[in-house]
Amino acid sequence: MFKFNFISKLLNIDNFKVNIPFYCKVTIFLPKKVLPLPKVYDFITNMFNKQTYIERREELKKLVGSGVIILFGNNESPCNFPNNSYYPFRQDSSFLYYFGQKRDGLVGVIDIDNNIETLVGDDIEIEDIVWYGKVDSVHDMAEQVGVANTAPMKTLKTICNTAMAAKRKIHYLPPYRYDIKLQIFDLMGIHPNQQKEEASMNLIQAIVKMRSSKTTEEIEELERAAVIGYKMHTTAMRLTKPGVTEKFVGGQVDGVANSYGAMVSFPTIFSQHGEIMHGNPSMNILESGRLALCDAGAETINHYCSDNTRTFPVNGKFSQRQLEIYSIVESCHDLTLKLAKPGVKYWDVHFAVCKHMTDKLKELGLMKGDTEEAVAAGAHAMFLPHGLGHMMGMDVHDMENFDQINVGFDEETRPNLEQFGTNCLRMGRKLEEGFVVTDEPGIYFIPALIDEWKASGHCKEFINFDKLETYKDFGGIRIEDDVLITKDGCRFIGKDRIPYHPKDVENFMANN
Ligand SMILES: [Mn+2]
Repeated sequence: MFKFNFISKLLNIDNFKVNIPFYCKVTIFLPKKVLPLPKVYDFITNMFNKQTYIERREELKKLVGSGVIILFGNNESPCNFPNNSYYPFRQDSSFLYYFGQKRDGLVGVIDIDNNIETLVGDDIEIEDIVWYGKVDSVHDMAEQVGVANTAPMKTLKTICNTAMAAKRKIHYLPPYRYDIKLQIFDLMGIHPNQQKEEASMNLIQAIVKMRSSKTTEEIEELERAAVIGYKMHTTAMRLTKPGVTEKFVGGQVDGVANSYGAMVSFPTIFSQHGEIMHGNPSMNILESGRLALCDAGAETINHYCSDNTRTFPVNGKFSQRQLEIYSIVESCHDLTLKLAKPGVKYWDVHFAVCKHMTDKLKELGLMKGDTEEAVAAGAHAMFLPHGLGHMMGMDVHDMENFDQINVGFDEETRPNLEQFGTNCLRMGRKLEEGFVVTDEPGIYFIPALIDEWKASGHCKEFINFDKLETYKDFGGIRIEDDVLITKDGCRFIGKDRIPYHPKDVENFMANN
């Protein structure tokens, strides 16, 4: 093992070691400033008040009307053997929303017609207590969220059989985990292949209606997640330097999320290849002259999310060429904040941004022709092949397990599933007060996509392929913040903006 002394000098030696490729062990040192003492009291929150869960279930019963609702909580998910599960355990968000409890192995049953609510689950036994410690009984957990009845897991079969024999509707949500698919097969005899189409559209629509508009207490949680997100991203900016691996920065970012909240809200993206949409951190070494893209978010202890992206120069200073592209993305990001408000379709905000981006790319000579026609043809998707944003809440892509067409669209606004790029829009519907959406424009130079469109001549009247060819080594830029729709406009979530104006980014990186 040997040390790169220049790295230790750059990073201000401490006692932190990390293994980079097995053939080239390097010792890297963590700057002392990286993790300030946590103000933990800001982040310790319990579940919401009992009344919140009671009121939510009352509203759900009214919206669904009749039948039996079965909300499956999640089970532990084995990683490489049954007792070594993915950590930390993540409860299903809809179960959390109505039943609040974070333990595995629970199911919530709401018999609407007879007004009976039951928390179904087994108490843990002494063998488990020895290993994991004592946890609340199912009875206590039910009481904490205002549920009157409990039942052991084996009675779930009886509950389903009785309802089916009486030809009553059983409302369940489309399952996304295989163990729950087996459970539904066992309980209701519906084959996993049919479970999605047999899932209750009434229940989906009712939950989407309720979870889309965030209440004051939920917004407080989202603000808390934003504070952790700020710490994650500023940590990435502090650690990013030539000679450090992507994985080192990504791992430290994850550690911040784990230290203050429950976990990351999705696997952290940290890469010099910003043009790869979900580029997870690799063992590649950060190089001067490149850009690093960091897309990362936190979940609070109560499972509310943040989702931000920043792109910054590895050496702390933008080149002229980087600045030209970055400034376009920056102005697209800021344009959203001017346009988004109740009554406006996010579809229209997306396309306003696409047109603005096209105008600016024309000024740089990367695009050409009539802007309206170029955007109608989908030419902008060469640079922005995804939507402007998505709903965010307890899930980073909120309720995406219900299918985006049921969450981000409605009867009035339908998705376009044909056009490349536009078919990736996750959110198009009219905005309402209390909605939380992400604002995440980007410009990417994807060599394989450039080659494909160039070879086929796709959109050749709108794209200057000769100039584009010289950008194949550029990478990609995205800037993302989370937007709360207010009564007459919108605002960013998070009191402190993670630096994104070029001067702010450069100053932050120079001084931290
Ligand atoms: Mn996002």
